Amino acid sequence: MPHSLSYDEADHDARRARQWLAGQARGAEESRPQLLELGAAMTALAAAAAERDPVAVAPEPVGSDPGRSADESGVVKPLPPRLFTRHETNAEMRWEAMAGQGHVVPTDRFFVRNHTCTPVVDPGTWRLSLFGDGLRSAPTRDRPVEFGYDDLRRLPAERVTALIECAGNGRRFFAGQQDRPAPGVAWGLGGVGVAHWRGVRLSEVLRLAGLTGAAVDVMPEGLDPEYVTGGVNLGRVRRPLPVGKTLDDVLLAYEMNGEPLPPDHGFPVRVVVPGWIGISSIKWVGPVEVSTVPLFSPWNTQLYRMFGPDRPAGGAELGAQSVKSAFELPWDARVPAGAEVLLRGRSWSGAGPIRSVQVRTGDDDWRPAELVAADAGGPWQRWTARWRPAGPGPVTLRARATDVTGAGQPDRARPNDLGYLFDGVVRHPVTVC
Ligand SMILES: Nc1nc2c(c(=O)[nH]1)N[C@H]1C(S)=C(S)[C@@H](COP(=O)(O)O)O[C@H]1N2
Ligand SMILES: [Mo]
Repeated sequence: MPHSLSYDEADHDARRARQWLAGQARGAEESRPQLLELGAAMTALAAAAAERDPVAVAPEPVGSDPGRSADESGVVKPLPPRLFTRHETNAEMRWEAMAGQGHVVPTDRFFVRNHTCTPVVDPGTWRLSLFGDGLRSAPTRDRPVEFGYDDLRRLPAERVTALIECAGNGRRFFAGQQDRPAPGVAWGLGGVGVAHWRGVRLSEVLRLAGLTGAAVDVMPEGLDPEYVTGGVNLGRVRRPLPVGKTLDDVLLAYEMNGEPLPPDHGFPVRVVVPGWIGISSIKWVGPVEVSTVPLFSPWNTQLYRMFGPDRPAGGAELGAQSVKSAFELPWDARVPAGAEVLLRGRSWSGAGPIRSVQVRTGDDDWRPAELVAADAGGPWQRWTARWRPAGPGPVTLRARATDVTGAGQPDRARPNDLGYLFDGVVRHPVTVC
């Protein structure tokens, strides 16, 4: 399935704001205030959530067996420290775990981002339930159009190799490098992964469910527990997608890297939205609302928005993921002096393939890295650079990439209150000894 860039989230947001002002929007929580009031309210809510983050109060999972969870993280798969760094309910991939790996991230080390915990869903009783006035018979939430697990597997299958990245990936460098800490999960660079996904196009299912030309938004909702933060229950994890994007390249995936989706990555079925921030790719999807008016949820009004002094009053919706680069090395790695070493790493961008990568070791000049040809045009780009470290002592490694749109990595990322889309050059410390 070709990767498409034709639906830009920021354009979509601007269109939505106009629809909101024209009184055409429907929010789950908001009673259609003027946009400026909405903006102030959202900023206040975000600040309130931010103050108390990252407290995710996980109620008892409905219909799940709490005994299945490996430990208090709520994640089912093992999280050995050599592969993961733990952050409460989340698990960050260690970049050294990718050294010498192929293009995709093996499932055992793929990062996990859970607002609460991994639910156990029975594929025998599970249903994808579509409802809303954007479907021909306008089914209701109580009497939806349903598809079972086997129904979906009988439909034409598609494969896509896609990258999923948390919008907060790299957040800790706002604090560590720029002295401007942001609340939320303190991801290093390991909140990202590439996998082979297989499933049915969402467009195919929407067509079978009776999609009409009047539909504008599609909102998938997860079956994991409701998310409570700062004492406020935000309900189930859900986030609207414009119908155009869903008709374009969105997948309902039931396989990851050739196996049934593992529990932590959305079993039995998850949404995969290539190029968009990770929260778009709803796991354990159940209900899907199809609406003729724009839909809103806390995940596109108060969370996952760009707030800050030089941002619009209502905040700006996040666009594509920013450009990033990582070395496949431990933080504070030890490197032998004198011998030539091959530095390896990867660069990626939500806006399109990577065109070039440069590496800098200590105070040396920037020099081009060699790109792994097999990755050209793919969701991320492996690269290598030779280096002969001289004397013993600490050295800072840097890598920066430019994507096909010309977007690169500045020395400093432009900050925003919730610490999204870090794109600065990361200073990776090593010790030559
Ligand atoms: N239902 C549900 N879907 C979800 C989430 C969640 O907590 N619940 N987390 C989202 C976020 S913020 C990200 S970054 C990705 C992470 O996908 P992964 O855990 O498979 O790596 O899933 C998204 N889908
Ligand atoms: Mo995320």
